[in-house]
Amino acid sequence: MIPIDDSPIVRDGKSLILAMDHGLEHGPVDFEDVPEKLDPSTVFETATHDAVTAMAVQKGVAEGYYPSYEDDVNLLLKLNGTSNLWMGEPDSPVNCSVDYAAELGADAVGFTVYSGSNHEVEMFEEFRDAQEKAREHDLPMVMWSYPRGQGLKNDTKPSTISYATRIALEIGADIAKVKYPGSKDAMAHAVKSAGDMKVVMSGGSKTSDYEFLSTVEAVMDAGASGLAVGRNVWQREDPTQLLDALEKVIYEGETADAALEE
Ligand code: FBP
Repeated sequence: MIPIDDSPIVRDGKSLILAMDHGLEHGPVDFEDVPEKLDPSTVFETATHDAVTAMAVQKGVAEGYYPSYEDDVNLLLKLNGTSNLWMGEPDSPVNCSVDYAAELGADAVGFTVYSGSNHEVEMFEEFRDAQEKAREHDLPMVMWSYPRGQGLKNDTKPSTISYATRIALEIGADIAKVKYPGSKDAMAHAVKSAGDMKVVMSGGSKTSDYEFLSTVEAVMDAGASGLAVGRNVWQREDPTQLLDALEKVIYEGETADAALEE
């Protein structure tokens, strides 16, 4: 872990990363109800909101669309990623080098590690190479720390999520992105398990404004440093309204109720 409070992907010690790598991870199915979002420009537009500290995309989307947004959006280049068509044990091929991410203008890089998978050994080794290269470029490393695999029955139980944040600290991430472990207390333990490293919550499938904001409030109360979220933002017809509320909960410490009332 290196100090990253001065990084553009951090605002007042917090981050709101807008993730849009779903076309690879899940396929176009995630865009069915919002077909206009199949055009990545629409989500880059959303990422120009002040609350958003970075947009996480794969290499191809960065090559094609980031040049039009480089003045208004910070880029988090996801270095690995897999499709839903892969049926083996969880794995995530490396699709982009850190050198090329830097060339594309990345402000940070992202890497998924499925600890517990039969592919853990190779994934740790690939993470090591990317992390050490990221240090040479002074790029923060955001780890999608997602324990899963045939031996793991429940990948969001509290002890698994605490282990996920700890693994991220141990192997050199700067921010761990983890799933919500189901309660504020469990999240607080996961944050503590990461020492001084920042922990952000992964969004999950779309829920109501109130449900989502209440979870974000709990996560912030638990000491987390923000969010790395996709569907809960861009699957909304008007993401701006939710981003306005998220800005209040994440950076201004408001409750979900207060943020929605204004
Ligand atoms: P969401 O907020 O939409 O859940 O996105 C977070 C994320 O990590 C994406 O970056 C990624 O595409 C997706 O979830 C992967 O989710 P999973 O591996 O659980 O299907």
